Parts: sequence; C-alpha cells; structure tokens
Amino acid sequence: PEQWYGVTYREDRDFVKNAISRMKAYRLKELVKHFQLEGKFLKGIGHNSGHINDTFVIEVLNLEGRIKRYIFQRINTKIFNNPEKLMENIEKITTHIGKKVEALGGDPLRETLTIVKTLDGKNFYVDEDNEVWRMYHYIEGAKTYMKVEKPEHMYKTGKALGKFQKQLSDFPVEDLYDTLPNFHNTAMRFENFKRALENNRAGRVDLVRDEIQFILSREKDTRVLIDLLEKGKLPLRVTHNDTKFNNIMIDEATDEGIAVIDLDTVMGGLSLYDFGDSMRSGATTALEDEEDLSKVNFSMELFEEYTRGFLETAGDTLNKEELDHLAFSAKVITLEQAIRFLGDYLDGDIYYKISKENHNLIRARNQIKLVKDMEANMESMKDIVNKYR
Ligand code: A2G
Repeated sequence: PEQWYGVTYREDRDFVKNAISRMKAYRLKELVKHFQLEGKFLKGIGHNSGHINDTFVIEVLNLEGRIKRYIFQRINTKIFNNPEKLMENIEKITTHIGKKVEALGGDPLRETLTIVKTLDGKNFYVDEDNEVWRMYHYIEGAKTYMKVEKPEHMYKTGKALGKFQKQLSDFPVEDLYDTLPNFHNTAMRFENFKRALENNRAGRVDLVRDEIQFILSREKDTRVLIDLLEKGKLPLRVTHNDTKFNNIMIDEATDEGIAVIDLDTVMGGLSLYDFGDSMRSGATTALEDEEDLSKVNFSMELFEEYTRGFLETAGDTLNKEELDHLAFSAKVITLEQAIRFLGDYLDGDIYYKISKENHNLIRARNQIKLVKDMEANMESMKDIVNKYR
C-alpha cells in the first residue's frame, strides 16, 4: 500500500488519490464480477467518507429491471492485516444480530450489514495487486450524516447504539478475533505518543508545543479506564469501538437509528469506549476537521439527548462503574483521539488519510477544544447521566 501502481503514496497525495479513483472506477466493473451480484453492473461511485478504507457504491440492474445497490470496499490491509479473521468477525456478529432482528419480525437486510459473498463463497476477494475487496448489501431508505442536524438524531442514535450493545451482550467475546489489539488502550496510545515525540519523524515537534503540553499534562486520565478493566471493575464486552456519528444509519422516513455499520473494529472492549466516541463525534457543533475553533463547541443539549437514548436501551445492562464513568468516557475518548491525530501529525501522516495540509493537526486541535469544553462542563455532564440512570 505504500506503492500504488508504481507511484509512491507519499510523493503527491492528491495526484495519487485522483489516479487511484480513476483507476479503481475503471476497474470496478471487473472487480465486482467476482461477487454474487443480483444483476448487471451499471456503475460504481466513489464514496468519500472514512479515514481508513476506500468505499464505492455499486449499482446493478436486476432481472425485474430495478436498480439494486451494494457497498464495495477496498480494505486497508496496512491497518487490517488479517482480512480473513476480520471478515469472520463481521460474519459472526451480523449473523447473530440478523437472527435477533428476524425473530422480532424485522428485516436483517435493513437492520444490520449483510455480506455479499464472492462467486466461490468467500467473504472477500484478493485482486492481482493483492488488494482486498469486500461487498455488502446497501441499506436502502436510510442515510448517514457527518454531523448531527437535529437533537432528535442524537436521541435516536443513542437508542440504536444501546440496542446494538444489547443485541451483542450474549455473544461470547472470546469468539471474536482481536482485530486491532489495544485499540482503545488510552494509556498505550499515550506511550505511543511519547515515542512519536522522541522520534520526531516529520520534524514537527517544535511547531506544536502547546498541543503536546496539553496532552502530556493529562497522562493520569489515560489510565483510568484501563485500570478499572484490569481490576475487573469494568466488564469486557463485545463493542463496536468506532461509533462515529456517521457509522449509524438513520431511517430517512422516521429518523430512527436503524443499523450500526462499519463493523471492522467490533471486538472485545468497554461499553464506555462506544459511548465516549459517540459523544466525541456527535455532541459537537462542528465537523471533526473544522479549523475555526470558535465554531467547535461541545453541546450539552446533544450530550443529554444521546445519554437519554442510550440509557433507555442499554441502561439496565450497565454496572455501577460503567454508569459512574459515562461522562468521563466522553472526555477521555476525545482526548485519546487528540493523541492519535497529533501523534499521526508528528509521524508524518502515515495512518489517517489526509486531504489537506496539516489535516491531522487541525483535527487534533478540534478534539482538544472539545476536551477543554468537556472539562469545563464535567459536573453538569455527570448530573445529566444521573438524571437518566
Ligand atoms: O477514524 C477512523 O474511523 C478510526 N478507525 C477511528 O478509530 C477514529 O480514529 C476515527 C476518527 O475519525 C480506525 O483506526 C480503524
């Protein structure tokens, strides 16, 4: 993946990105032939969200003359280096959720992701360049939003995440492969950050002294959740681990959160990771990469709406320590994200896809602003949790 069709990735990102899009668009028709499509290929459209994988929407014409859509993704194997195990995880949990949905008379094709297999029955296809591709049925009549448009969205996606955790609460966590070990081990993220500082690979340390200081002074926070997990006070559960607001599909007609998507990181984790990450990305007045920090505020109203929804569906499964740390989790997962973005900036932008100069730094500053807001509001956040627990 450092090397795309003979052009080094880091040399000229935009050029390479466009070249990839053209190349892939041209090749999509050939690539999707390896999957069990119900119809004739019409077109593939690039879908520009997500910092990790490449996503396309594929349209085919089915036998009844109707358009059917699929999600088609190139898995970033630099990050997900065992696609076989990764896809096995996804198959297991979507089957588990699908059965529950069906038992209640729902439609699994709408309420969870459903893998489309390859012609030879596999969960993914490896092309001649060793790129790994997978396909899902498209969830129709629903969409994702990069940013919350109305408070009701937060209440309803909160309910959806709570429901998702509950649907998986009887799935044995040991049956899942640990796709990205220590993914939300904030203490370890902090250690990696210190290493990035020492290495100063991109020579950027001097440019961001204030941001570095902000992070270093919060070392204690990074150990709280992992310590409680190690002491057995917080239970290891099956969790999503990447509950960005745009990973919940919202029904276009009812605004209900109908399905939790992007299941690559579903593995053992803390319920608090999912709650915290939802707050980081949902209870904010701006996009994750908004540069104008005067527009970036943590929204207590959105925090309250989400908390109300989440506790309505998942509240009775959580123990006291979990409930006690909900408000804190929002702050610490946002801090963790600031650590990761700033760490990647210091490393020279090697993990997250970027599309402008200083993109990771802009993202890190945005997250730091949210952490500051949450620190200023922590007592009121706890009061809100207490109101609904
Ligand atoms: O970007 C990606 O989705 C990351 N996923 C997630 O952890 C978070 O950092 C997010 C920020 O927008 C992976 O690293 C797999």
